[in-house]
Amino acid sequence: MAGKLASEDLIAVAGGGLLHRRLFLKAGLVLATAQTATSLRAEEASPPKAEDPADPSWIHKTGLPFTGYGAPSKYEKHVVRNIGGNRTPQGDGVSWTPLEELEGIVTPSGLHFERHHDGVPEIDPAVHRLVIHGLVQRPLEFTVANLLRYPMRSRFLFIECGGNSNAGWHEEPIQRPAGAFHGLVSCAEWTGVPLSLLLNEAGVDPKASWVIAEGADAGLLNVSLPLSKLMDDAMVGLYQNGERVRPENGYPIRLIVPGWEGITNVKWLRRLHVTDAPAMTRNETAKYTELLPSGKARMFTFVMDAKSLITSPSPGQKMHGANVYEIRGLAWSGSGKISKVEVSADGGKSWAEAELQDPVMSQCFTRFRSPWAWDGKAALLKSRATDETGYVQPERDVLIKERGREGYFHYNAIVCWAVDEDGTISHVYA
Ligand SMILES: Nc1nc2c(c(=O)[nH]1)N[C@H]1C(S)=C(S)[C@@H](COP(=O)(O)O)O[C@H]1N2
Ligand SMILES: [Mo]
Repeated sequence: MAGKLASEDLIAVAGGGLLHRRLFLKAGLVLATAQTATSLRAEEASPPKAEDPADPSWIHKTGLPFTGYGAPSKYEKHVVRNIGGNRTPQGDGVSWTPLEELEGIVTPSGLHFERHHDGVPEIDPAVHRLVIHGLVQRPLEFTVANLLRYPMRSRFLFIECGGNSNAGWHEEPIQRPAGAFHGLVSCAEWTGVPLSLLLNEAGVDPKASWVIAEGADAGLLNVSLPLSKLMDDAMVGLYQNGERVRPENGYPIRLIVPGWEGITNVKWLRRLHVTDAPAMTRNETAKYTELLPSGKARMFTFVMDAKSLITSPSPGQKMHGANVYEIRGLAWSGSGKISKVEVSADGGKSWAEAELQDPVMSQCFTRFRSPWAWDGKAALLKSRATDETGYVQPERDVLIKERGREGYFHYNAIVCWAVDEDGTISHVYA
């Protein structure tokens, strides 16, 4: 099947060599050489000698035995979360998902980003309780076993920290792999009990309008959430990618609030206090709030706006000469489905529409792909997401004009990767 691309298939639809989005889907069209199909990970100086393809050594002995719980190949040991430098003895900090190492839309559970304010509590599910109280007719206490008996539903959803990509606010562009800059976002299949079922069972008072959700970690992390959103589509998450929620992601139960910033997805959930006003907790006043140029503060900005990111090529990877490449990336929006992703190879002067890979789901990662005939000259790669509400991901200068320089949270500007003639990739503001 391997064959050269016919030159008429390589007609650019945008500047810098961006090709029509359907190019790779045409029957028989493959990359010019098998080698270019390999990843752009920086090559080893002296790659090991290849095994004889007709007689590799591993066909001559029985393989390893069965395992109770599988782990990735030992050759993939470098694919790990990038643990942030601001770890404290109290367990406050983050670890980033290595987005540039992953494909598709699901983040393996062991690579889901982490944001803990007080470390990961070791909760025994047999003695953990969830309490719903306050402005309700019947305060309820659930065991985990009780919750496991309720009707459930599953959804593929991203969770993104409100502080993700905040290095974008820096004066100078930060030089890090894509995931160690934008990887406080991950996507998983979450399965649990619709919260409306439990709230209705408790009988919410008509005067109620807010719920204070509290976790069972050492800081009793809490946030105030509008009752309407919790009744609409929130759930008590019990399973993550088919297995029980991982300890670092909230075992045995976490709140799942689709499309809303990470902090609202309270882990190790232990209490839902139904009230008629927000509690003005530390996490919604001192943090996850930003001062605007007008002097007013932006608060309770729950929805994560549309965003996209090119994961390949990206900083730390290397292009191997002029050829046809697949630009790959992720897009997501807290407001619904991604409707369009455009890519540019000339810093935003011209754009080509990328292929959106099925499935495209609401409040979930969407994988985009775009064929690119790189001519070996310096290029500026960008991606721009549009969601089904019509919202378009802004350029960095537009975002800064709107929010000023005091921002720290909710950075969703277009990201620009500069490709050098020698194939190195760096982060630039352009
Ligand atoms: N109880 C509790 N819930 C929490 C946190 C926490 O520290 N404690 N961190 C919040 C923040 S700021 C984010 S971004 C998400 C991170 O979820 P993850 O660690 O599963 O990725 O959890 C939220 N829920
Ligand atoms: Mo967060």
